[in-house]
Amino acid sequence: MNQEHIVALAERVDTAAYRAQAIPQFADAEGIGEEAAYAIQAASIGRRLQRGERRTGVKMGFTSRAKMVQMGVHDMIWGRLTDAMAETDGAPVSLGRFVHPRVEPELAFLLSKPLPANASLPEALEAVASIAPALEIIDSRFDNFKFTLGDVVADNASSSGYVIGPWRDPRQDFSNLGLVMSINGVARQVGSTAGILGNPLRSLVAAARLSAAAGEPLQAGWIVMAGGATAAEPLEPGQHVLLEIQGLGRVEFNTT
Ligand code: OOG
Ligand code: MG
Repeated sequence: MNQEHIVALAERVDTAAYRAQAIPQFADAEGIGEEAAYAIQAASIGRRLQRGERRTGVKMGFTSRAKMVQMGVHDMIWGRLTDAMAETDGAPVSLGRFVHPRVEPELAFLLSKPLPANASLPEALEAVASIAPALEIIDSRFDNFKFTLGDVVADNASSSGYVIGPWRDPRQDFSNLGLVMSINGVARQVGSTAGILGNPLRSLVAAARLSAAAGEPLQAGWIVMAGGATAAEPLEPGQHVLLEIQGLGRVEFNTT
């Protein structure tokens, strides 16, 4: 796929996100494989950086069986986070900037050191300054929230918003902590951090490998979102969304 074509599709997906207007899927029709899809993602994030957004880290996708089953995609993917996607714990989140947002329970890592491609589990843990309960707001730019692997990769893995709870000491066993995501006081998703690749630290190791392979090794100060531990829930105005993770505390927001 030539560069012009990549740039044109990056503009299409970025404009859809910017205007919060869904577009038809294009990866199958345009014959887009994984490599071209990541090139489109990189170019679309390039447009956001040109508008003044700052890179804040990486998000992992389809790191749990629950997410793979819900979306019908069975390959791990990753996307790029920017500061414009950050929402504040406990604050209102206006849904006006989204097309058809959903929320899912995650665990976030904050890095104190860069991580090379081949980082082992203990090396990855060494580079973690803190961990936190986190909620990801995903929002596909494709009609009806339906996509192929190529589409969702090009669309920055549906990245749209993230809310990080209080940072905690990572020197505790966080491989299998129970979690509950409630909406308006009703438990809607129940799971465990073990739903994420058996241990969320494996997601960080994968992020290090994939990000370095793309020429953007994980940096000190970056956040890595480990991926949804359960299926996602639809968002609408007037909701209070709360995630509680055993031993890690809570993170929440109100939709308007
Ligand atoms: C794609 C993004 C997947 C996760 O945590 O698995 C993801 C989507 O489901 O729209 O963020
Ligand atoms: Mg996610």
